[in-house]
This record gives sequence, C-alpha cells and structure tokens, in this order.
Amino acid sequence: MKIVVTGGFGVGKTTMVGSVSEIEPLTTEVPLTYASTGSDDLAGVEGKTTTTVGLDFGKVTFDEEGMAHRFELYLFGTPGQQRFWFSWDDLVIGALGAVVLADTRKLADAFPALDYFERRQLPFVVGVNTFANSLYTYSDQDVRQAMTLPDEVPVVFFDARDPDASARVLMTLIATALDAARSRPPSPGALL
Ligand SMILES: Nc1nc2c(ncn2[C@@H]2O[C@H](COP(=O)(O)OP(=O)(O)OP(=O)(O)O)[C@@H](O)[C@H]2O)c(=O)[nH]1
Ligand SMILES: [Mg+2]
Repeated sequence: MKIVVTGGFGVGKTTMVGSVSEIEPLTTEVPLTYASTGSDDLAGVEGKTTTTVGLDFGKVTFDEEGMAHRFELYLFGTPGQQRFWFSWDDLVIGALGAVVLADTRKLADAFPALDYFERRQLPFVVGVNTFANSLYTYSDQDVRQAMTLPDEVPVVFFDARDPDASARVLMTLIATALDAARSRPPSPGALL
C-alpha cells in the first residue's frame, strides 16, 4: 500500500518517514539558505537546517500476531515548500490515503493539504506533531473545530520522532481507508 505523508513546511514529514521506516529512508534534503527567508517560517523549528526538494521514501511492515492481514506500507513524504506543491499530483498516484501532519502553532499551514485530499476524496488522518516548546495545548476537539473536520477524519496527537507513535498514526489511516472503501458504493465498472 502506498501512503502519502504531507503537510506544511517544517511540520515533521521527513522526521516521521525516517523514524518509522524499517529501511534506510531515501531523502532529498538540501540546506536551507538565506534565500528562503520570508517564504519559509522557521519559527518553532529553529534547529531545522534542511528542506525536502523531491520526496521522502520509506517502508514499514505490519505483521503482528493476531492481525488478519500483513500490511506492507510504502511511505512517500511530500515536500512542504509551496513551490514544490506541483509534485503532489505525481506523489498521490495510487495512494491509499494520506497522513496530513499539523503543528498547532501554525495550524493553517495544513489547510492546503486538507483541501487537496478532500477534493480528491482520498482518505486521510490528521497527525498533530506535538512539539514540546508549544505554548498552548489543545484537545482533539479544538483541532477538529479549527480545521472543520468531518467526524470520519481521525485526529491523532503524536511525536513524529517516535517510531511506535508514528506507526499508530499509520494504523489509524489504514483503518480509516478500509472503512471508507467498505462504505463506498461499488463503481459501475466493478459491477460488470
Ligand atoms: N521538538 C520536536 N522537534 C521535532 C519534532 N519533529 C520534528 N522536529 C524537528 O523539527 C524540524 C522539522 O523537521 P522535518 O522533518 O525536516 O520537517 P518537514 O515537514 O519534512 O519539512 P519540509 O520537508 O522542509 O517541509 C526538524 O528540525 C526536526 O528535528 C517533534 O516532534 N518535536
Ligand atoms: Mg521534509
């Protein structure tokens, strides 16, 4: 299964793909320079020195005892900078769904990704990457309301640096995507 990990600039996409991947992740990081001052907001992620200019790629397998199926997930992290958004159209081809990462200090940065997946009717979950230096804490209801999310979209708070927490977000997405597939009416082609 192909999964897209997306969201605004510097929200932790590369961090999540790298933390949960069982293979050495493929990254396309380049150093941030002064040229991006003004377009890329490093507030809250001052330690960030690179940005993704192509994609992140990782792989994770869920094959635990008691599970009905073995899931092999191929993770595709998108770039966050607006000038690379055109590449999302290629990255989503064949995807089961997406993890839209959000940072409560700049929630609106997730809106383009939310719009993108809503328009394409692709299942997604919102993963709120919790940065320890956030000033305020919010409930999932706060986030849900601020993003006007429908009930079927789960909101999961997690730490993108934690492989187990990141895996839980992915499992939530699989469950959501399977629910969506079950409730979708069969396409005319499927009836032939
Ligand atoms: N404190 C804290 N720092 C984090 C967390 N996740 C990521 N970081 C840091 O925040 C920065 C953001 O990381 P990236 O993973 O590069 O973000 P990205 O979304 O891939 O960024 P772009 O590809 O440039 O859009 C890095 O400096 C990480 O070390 C987190 O959960 N907590
Ligand atoms: Mg990145």
